Amino acid sequence: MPHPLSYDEADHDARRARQWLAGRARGAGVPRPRLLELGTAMTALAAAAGEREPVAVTADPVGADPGRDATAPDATAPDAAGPDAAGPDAAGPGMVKPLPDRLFTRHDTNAEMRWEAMAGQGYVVPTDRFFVRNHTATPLIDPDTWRLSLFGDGLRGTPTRDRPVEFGYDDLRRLPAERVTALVECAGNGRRFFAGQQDGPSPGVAWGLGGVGVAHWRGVRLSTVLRRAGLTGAAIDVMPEGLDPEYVTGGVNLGRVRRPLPIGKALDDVLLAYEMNGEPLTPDHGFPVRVVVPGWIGISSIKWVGPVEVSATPLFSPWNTQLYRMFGPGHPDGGGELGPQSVKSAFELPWDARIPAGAEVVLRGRSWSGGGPIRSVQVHTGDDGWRPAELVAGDAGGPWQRWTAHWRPAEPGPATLRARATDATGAGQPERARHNDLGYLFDGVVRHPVTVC
Ligand SMILES: Nc1nc2c(c(=O)[nH]1)N[C@H]1C(S)=C(S)[C@@H](COP(=O)(O)O)O[C@H]1N2
Ligand SMILES: [Mo]
Repeated sequence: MPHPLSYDEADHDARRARQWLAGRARGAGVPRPRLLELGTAMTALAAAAGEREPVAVTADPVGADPGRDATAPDATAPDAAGPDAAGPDAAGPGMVKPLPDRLFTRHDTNAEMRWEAMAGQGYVVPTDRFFVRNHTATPLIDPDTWRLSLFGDGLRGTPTRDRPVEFGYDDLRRLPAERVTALVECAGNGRRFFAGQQDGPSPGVAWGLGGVGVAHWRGVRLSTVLRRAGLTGAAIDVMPEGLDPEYVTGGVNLGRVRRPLPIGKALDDVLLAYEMNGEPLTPDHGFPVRVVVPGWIGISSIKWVGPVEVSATPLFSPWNTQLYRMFGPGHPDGGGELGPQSVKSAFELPWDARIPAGAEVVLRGRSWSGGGPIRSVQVHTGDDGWRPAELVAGDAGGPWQRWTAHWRPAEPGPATLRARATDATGAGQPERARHNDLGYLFDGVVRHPVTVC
C-alpha cells in the first residue's frame, strides 16, 4: 500500500535540495562550505576538456589510467581496456570477480558490461557479466560478524550509532523473504555520448551503455526490518551506508557512500537483498547484504550496507546534494533534481560489429526507462527510415524490454544503427540529450557504428 508521504524520486530530491540550500543540512558528512567548494571544483572539471573526476583508488591502482582519452569513440572496442589491463581474466582494481575483455570494458575502479555479452542471454544479466560501479574497492566482509545496525530518532527509544538495533546475517535470512526482478543503472550510464556525439565531455566514469543490468534479487523488505527495529510515525528519512572505504574526490573526503531515501519509498518496495540470480550476493555486488531500490538511480542501491540511520528530520549526504544533481546552464542554481532514469536503448552487438551483406540478419536489443515500462521501440538502419521493432511479448511491464528487428543490408561499407524507445509516460529519446555538467541521464539516440562486409 502506498505510504501517505511522498516518495516520488524527483519530488523528494527537489524538496531536500531546497532544504539543504536553505542551510538546514545535517549529517552531510563535511561542512557545507567545503561541499560548495567541491561543487565549484566539479563544475570547473566539467569545463576542462577531457578531464575526468579524480578518483581515489584505495586498492592497487593498477587500473588507474588518467592519460587515456575516455571519450574516444572506440572506448568500448575490444582493445579499449588499454595498457592497464593486467591480463584477459584479471580482476579490476579493488574488484574480486574476473573481468575478461569479452565481457567488460574497464573504467578505473568500475567495469562496464559489453552489450554483445547479452547476445543469446535470457532476461536477466548473469552475475559474471553484471556491471560493477565501485567508488573505491570491494570490501571482503565476514557474514558471521557483519551486522545491520539501525539507529536514529525515527526509531523507538532513539538508539544511537554506538548502541544501535542490530540484525545479523542469519537473523535477516530467517525473516520472510521476497524476490524482485529489478534493474540497477548508474545515473551516469551513457555519459561518454555527451562527448562522443554532442558538445563536450563530462567528468566522471565514461560509461557507454553498459552501466546497467537486470537481476533477480532475493532478500527481506526494508519495511519488515524497520518495523522490527521500532519504526515510529516520526520517521521521514532512511539513510543506508556502505561498509566500503571512505570516498575521497577532489581532495575532499566525502565519507562512506550513503544516500537518503524518503520513508515512503523505504516502506514501499525497497529490498535488503542477500541473493542475486539465485545465489548469495557476490563480493562485488554487495555481499553480504545490499539495498535494492527498484526504479531509482543506481547510487540509491547501497552495497555492503551496515549502518542505517532512521531520522525524524531530513537527511543529506554528498550523494543527494553535490552529486547526482543537474548542474550547468539551463539548470537551477544549486542543481536541479535528476528525476527517474532516462529512456535508453542498446543493440546486443559489439561496437563496430561486422555484418554480412546480402543476407537477412536479426538485430536484437533492449530498451528501458526509469519512468515506466517501454511501450514501443523503433529501429533505424540507415537505409529506410525509422520502423517499429518487434517487442518480446513476455517482457511487457518489466524493468526492460527485449526487441528484434530484421535487416538485410545491401551494400558493403560503414553503416549506423539507431534504436529509440518510448515509455509508458510518453517519454522518448531525442536526437540530443540535454546537457548537464556531471553528465547524468543521457537519453539521446546512440549512433552505433557497424561495418557491412
Ligand atoms: N557502498 C556502496 N554502494 C554502492 C556504490 C558504492 O560505490 N559503494 N556504488 C553505487 C552506484 S553509483 C551504483 S550505479 C550501483 C552499482 O551496483 P553494482 O556495482 O552491483 O552494479 O551501486 C551503488 N551502491
Ligand atoms: Mo552509479
